[in-house]
Amino acid sequence: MNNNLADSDPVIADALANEKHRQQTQIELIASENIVSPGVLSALGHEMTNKTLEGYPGSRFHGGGQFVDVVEQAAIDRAKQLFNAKYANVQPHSGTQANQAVFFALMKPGDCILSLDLAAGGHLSHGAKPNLSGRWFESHHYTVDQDSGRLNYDQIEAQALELSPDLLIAGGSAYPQVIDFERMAAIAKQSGALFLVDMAHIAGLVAASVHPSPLPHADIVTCTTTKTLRGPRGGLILSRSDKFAAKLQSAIFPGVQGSLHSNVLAAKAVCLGEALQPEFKAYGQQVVTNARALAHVLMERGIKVVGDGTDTHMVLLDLSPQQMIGSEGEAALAAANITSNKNPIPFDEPKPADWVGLRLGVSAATTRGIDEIGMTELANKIADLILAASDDNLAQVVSSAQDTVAALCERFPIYTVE
Ligand code: DSN
Repeated sequence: MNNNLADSDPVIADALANEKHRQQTQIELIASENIVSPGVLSALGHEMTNKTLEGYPGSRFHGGGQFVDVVEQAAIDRAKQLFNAKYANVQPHSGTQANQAVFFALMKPGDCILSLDLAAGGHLSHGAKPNLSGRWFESHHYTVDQDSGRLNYDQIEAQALELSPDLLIAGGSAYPQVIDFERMAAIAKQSGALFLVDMAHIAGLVAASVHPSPLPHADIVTCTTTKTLRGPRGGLILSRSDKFAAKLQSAIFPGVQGSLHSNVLAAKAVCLGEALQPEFKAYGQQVVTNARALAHVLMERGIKVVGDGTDTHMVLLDLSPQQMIGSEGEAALAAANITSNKNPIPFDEPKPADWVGLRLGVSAATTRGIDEIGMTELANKIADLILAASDDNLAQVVSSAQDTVAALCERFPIYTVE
């Protein structure tokens, strides 16, 4: 028990050290990632992880919960304040479990879901066939206009009126534009559906007031605390009213989860506290500025950006004009220590191996301190890597991009103080 990890488990200690070094020496452009503060990290690694508790603050099934109650209540209060919500549940272990709890609270097996198609940027947990939500519910999907890559609200309305779904879901993991939450709420109301917004990717931008909030329009809002919100891995359920509070409370516990992750609740409280600070607004603004700079350069260099730009932290590339698939784009960037992920674009092939999309996100790079000048430099190197993927001078392009990435990492270091 008293050994340090390097002595007791060198395999894992080495992997942890290598992962930290990897993060320090590459530029992270996976849109669902960020770099959490030392405060969030120390809460995650705290002895509070030893505490088992079920239930909610003041009403637990185990003793000794008085300090976790402080933490959970702070997280609830901060989430309500940050998102102007009347109801907040901070216990979901993930965004998917937050969504499952909403389904458990408000629907029964066989009910109908209408949500964004996976290839158009939706999420697995919104009724995708291989997911529990796709097995237990009758799920239908709306998509985007093929030409514009954007949502067509008239079409969604027509589909919703025809289907009369029980639940309309907006949001997902790869739609880079603002969603008209007000219009979607009107469509839900007209078709007799409840309206859920999964704002997992944009929660930090909403918190920073640089993106419209779904809270005034949706019946329920779910999100992760990871991604733009820059917190630990976990989820939140929020609502502007407490109409569904009792059902949602019991849907999380004992519905879809057992004991809570006490240390993660502490880390959520820390991240929500950070997001309430004025600096977080500046961060959110810089994220959007950086994403726009990235999209602008890539489009100027002749690379196709889905939707012709971005309103968020995310830029989705269509590599088909370069005769590349997403995994080749991912590998081209990885050669210069830039991390990204292959992704479907709207109407893409069903098999991940054939997807032609590459998804980039700037939340983590912005946390490092990179601004639009650094992002423009990086974007040009990304364009070089994609455009030169099959050229004779590839080695030189890769070497130059590696130098740029190394210089940015040195100039904007992370986790330098033990
Ligand atoms: N939904 C996945 C993503 O967006 O990358 C994980 O959060």
